[in-house]
Amino acid sequence: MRILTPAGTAGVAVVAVTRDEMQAAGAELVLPSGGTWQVANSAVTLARLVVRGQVLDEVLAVPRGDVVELHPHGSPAVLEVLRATFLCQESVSSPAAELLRDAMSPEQFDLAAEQLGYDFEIELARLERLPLDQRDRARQLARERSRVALAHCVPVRVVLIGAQNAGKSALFNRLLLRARALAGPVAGLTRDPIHERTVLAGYPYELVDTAGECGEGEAASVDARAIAVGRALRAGALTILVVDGSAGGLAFDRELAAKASLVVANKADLGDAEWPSWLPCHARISAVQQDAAHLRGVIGGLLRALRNLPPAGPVGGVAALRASDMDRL
Ligand SMILES: Nc1nc2c(ncn2[C@@H]2O[C@H](COP(=O)(O)OP(=O)(O)OP(=O)(O)O)[C@@H](O)[C@H]2O)c(=O)[nH]1
Ligand SMILES: [Mg+2]
Repeated sequence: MRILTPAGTAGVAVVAVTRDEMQAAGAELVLPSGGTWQVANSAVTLARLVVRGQVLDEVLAVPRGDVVELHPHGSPAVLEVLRATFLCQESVSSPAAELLRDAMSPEQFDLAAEQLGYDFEIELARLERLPLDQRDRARQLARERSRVALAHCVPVRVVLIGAQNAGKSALFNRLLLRARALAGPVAGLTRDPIHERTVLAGYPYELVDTAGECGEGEAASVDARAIAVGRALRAGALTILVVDGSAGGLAFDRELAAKASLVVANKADLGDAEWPSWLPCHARISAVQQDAAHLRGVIGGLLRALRNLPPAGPVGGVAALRASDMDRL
């Protein structure tokens, strides 16, 4: 079986299965009439994909000579089942092949394609053979390439923090290009953290929207619990403090800012209140007025600079795509 659509979630996927693979898996395509669709049939048909008596999915069956193209639902879960059923032929023997298969962005894809041309084990052996004075330098360069390559592979958690109503959920939705979180003028709207993956400036992130802070003593017990859960997620993560720039910084923003990776002044469209001197400001934004591509560029660029990463894409030489391989350099 070959998966013909790119990795990721989509409404529909396209996979190619040969007649032999269908037979070996005990799979058949059952028509609405109850009959069985044959690969030799020429018509495109809606059918149920049944494997050993179990219905896996409803698919569109498209005949392509000796191969049938199946159009099942595009969720990764459905594809996982199909992979297991038809013993997917794609080679996932190397981390580069895995990255190529699951690439979330053109940059990840380009890096994966570049790394497929290299063999990490051969490179390790080559490094071993280098004269001592060159080896350290070559290792250092390979480690730096690997740091960048791993940044393409391992999503870093970025937690949005800040006061209730500052616009965290509005920004979260913009960065994800869809209305994933509820956003609105009611303070304390977000309770449970929401985790979503996205790619910003070519690097993958796990974005987390969390419950907004409110002053000590003001939090109802349900707020306090939600706030505590959100705080726990900050450990080991990058944090973006969102401040309502039209209202100015609040007292507790000082404490949040001290540990935040970035501070953004939101609601720039509503004008600027006085910005406290103790509060840094890395960008002035408007989560509702500015378009998503612009905001993704701004936040992605700030994160990239913060992490000292070059423009995303190929790294110009062999690199580790697994943290454990990085350790071997
Ligand atoms: N004018 C304007 N309104 C904004 C902007 N960003 C957010 N808002 C509005 O501010 C209100 C609060 O936004 P949310 O994103 O829900 O705020 P939050 O920080 O997630 O709030 P909590 O979930 O309570 O912590 C909503 O009505 C948004 O539409 C902005 O840039 N400009
Ligand atoms: Mg919110």
